[in-house]
Amino acid sequence: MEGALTARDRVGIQDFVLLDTHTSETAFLGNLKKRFSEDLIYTYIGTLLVSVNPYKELDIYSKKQMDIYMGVNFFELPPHIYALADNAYHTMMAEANNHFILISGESGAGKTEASKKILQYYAVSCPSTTLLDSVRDRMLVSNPVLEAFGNAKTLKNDNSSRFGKYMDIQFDIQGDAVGGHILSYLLEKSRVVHQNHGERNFHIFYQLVEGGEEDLLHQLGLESNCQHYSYLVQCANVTSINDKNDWKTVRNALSVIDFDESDIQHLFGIIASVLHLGNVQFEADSKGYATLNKNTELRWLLGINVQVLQEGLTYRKIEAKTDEVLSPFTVDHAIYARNALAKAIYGRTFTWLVNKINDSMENKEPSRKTVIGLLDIYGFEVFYVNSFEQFCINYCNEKLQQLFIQLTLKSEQEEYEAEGIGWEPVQFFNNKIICDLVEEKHLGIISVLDEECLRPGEATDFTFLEKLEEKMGSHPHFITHKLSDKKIRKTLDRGDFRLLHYAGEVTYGVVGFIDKNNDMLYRNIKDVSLQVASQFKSSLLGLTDILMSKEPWYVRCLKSNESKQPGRFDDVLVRHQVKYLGLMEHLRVRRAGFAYRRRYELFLQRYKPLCPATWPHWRGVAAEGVEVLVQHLGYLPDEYKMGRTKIFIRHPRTLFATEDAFEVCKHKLGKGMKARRNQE
Ligand code: AD9
Ligand code: MG
Repeated sequence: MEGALTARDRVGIQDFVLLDTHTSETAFLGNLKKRFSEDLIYTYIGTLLVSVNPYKELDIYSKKQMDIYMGVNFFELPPHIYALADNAYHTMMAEANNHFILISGESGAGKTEASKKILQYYAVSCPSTTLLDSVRDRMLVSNPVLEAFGNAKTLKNDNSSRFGKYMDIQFDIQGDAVGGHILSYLLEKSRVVHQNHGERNFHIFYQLVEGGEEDLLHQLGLESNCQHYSYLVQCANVTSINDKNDWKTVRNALSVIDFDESDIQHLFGIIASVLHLGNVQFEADSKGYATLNKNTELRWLLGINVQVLQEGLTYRKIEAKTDEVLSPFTVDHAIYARNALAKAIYGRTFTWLVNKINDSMENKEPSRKTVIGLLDIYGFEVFYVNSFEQFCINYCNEKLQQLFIQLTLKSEQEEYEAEGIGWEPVQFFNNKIICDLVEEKHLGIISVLDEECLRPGEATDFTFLEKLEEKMGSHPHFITHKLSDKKIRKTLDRGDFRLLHYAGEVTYGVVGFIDKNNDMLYRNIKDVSLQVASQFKSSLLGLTDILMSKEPWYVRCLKSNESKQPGRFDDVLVRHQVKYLGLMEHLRVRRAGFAYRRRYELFLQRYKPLCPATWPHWRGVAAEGVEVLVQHLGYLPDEYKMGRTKIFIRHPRTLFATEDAFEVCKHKLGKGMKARRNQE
């Protein structure tokens, strides 16, 4: 544990607002690095928590640690994810309103781990009755299940979330965690049929094949060898992943969330079907049309009529005026139809799974409830090749950054207003311009993509690119090969467009955009045609509304290095994240107006030993006690303001000096008390 005076040099400052040097990026990074080298991965900027991924297990998440943080004033103990969770919880209880914790950061920065720690904290630390234990168990085990079906190894992260997740944890009036509800966002279904080099399919496939019991595999017609399945051949073994053990965890978890044996059989029957479907091969007949390869066995595709499936995979049904005509597929079309079916089956299974989990966590009591929402989405990502999936993921991150900007500015302004204190706002880089570029009605990239998707047969990925060039040509955050100067042109292919995102440049290859946005299944397999990006856009708008109605808390996760090495702090990489996450601006806002604010009661409670008039008790109104106290400490009139419920302190150094005096005083008081005890 950090002692404020002696250990400060070694462990850095635990709240950046108190950083005594000017607010330079270098000082900021120096402090982060110093703390990181001591395994202190958490640091505050006021109530915002910065977390740096240590890539090693730290002994700071035990039940004992949870107990230490329970109900303790936020700034009394070293920064911790539990302190933030606890503070959100107690504020919710005291104010009886809804909160959410926004966890952000790029892929591999530690968002999912942070969200699990928070959930564990609530499940373990909140008041308990045996009746509710089952709800908590279900909330906890929903994690490994959803991770098995929705996470995968990517080049950035061995356990990368490939869907967005928002989870409400519901508390009753006593503060018991009584229920939960999950909203999931845009699962990366394309991964089912294709993975980039060095990446894997969703964990569940390997877990089933590697860990599934002999009987089960036999029933499903599966072999215990990933190499046998064309959807899994890419990269089966990853040292950090133990598929066999994870299989056991998932199996147990499914029974906790009310899956009976028949549900489980169905679920894995479907997962096995996807694998079998992937192995369906086609040959061209004498006319060049697709026929099923002789070795293909359709009988394992459980629950599907073999005849209908065979037809669906090799013919397209075209509706004429009164008739339906079957038009044969080429081999390429047949492969496309097969993959589309596999993606659709998997996507719907995932939705079904989320619904089942929600049913099992539902609290049916009509009593008043408040919630803490946890948002853990896929982080910003840039690969060598970026496609439609990265476009959606990075757009989602832009939206969340926008939300962060709006809320931090808004809440700061509102707080000054509510407390009757005037202030001058600080300028931020506002990424609204990039959000608009992507989502603006009729003008944005998504609208152009939708328009092109409405011209089947005429539009291609390249006409889409041309339209973009026409519409966005002069936009400062949009570049293509054609639009760029000679130097930049060298770095772009003709089929690329580049967006200058808030978090950095990303070059997207347009190939596949139209197809993936259509997400189309051929008619005779199923009548579905969605507009994917537009749907995603409206679900993100819905999410923004959900969040805007709640009180925000922030965890900003930083990736310490690209090679997932324990304890390595890459200065350049961390500096880049600090920049684009707007941490410096956030800090400046906190410091520009009043760097510190604290409720009168809390301020007085902590610092009352520093003044004879307030020690050991102040019997009057807390605000008056604080006024007496700060007068005694010699605060100058310009150094602080008395708000309606809080004291606002302009410069950190003022609080710093008070904090130092407090440490000395505590030491003396401690000695005095010890001496008195000895005398007694
Ligand atoms: V992605 O956007 O879903 O690709 P996340 O969610 O930000 O990403 P994740 O939480 O999955 O990253 O963390 C990546 C890995 O870093 C984990 O699998 C752990 O091995 C490691 N990690 C992250 N946070 C911690 C931590 N607090 N302590 C120890 C951690 N290891
Ligand atoms: Mg994640």
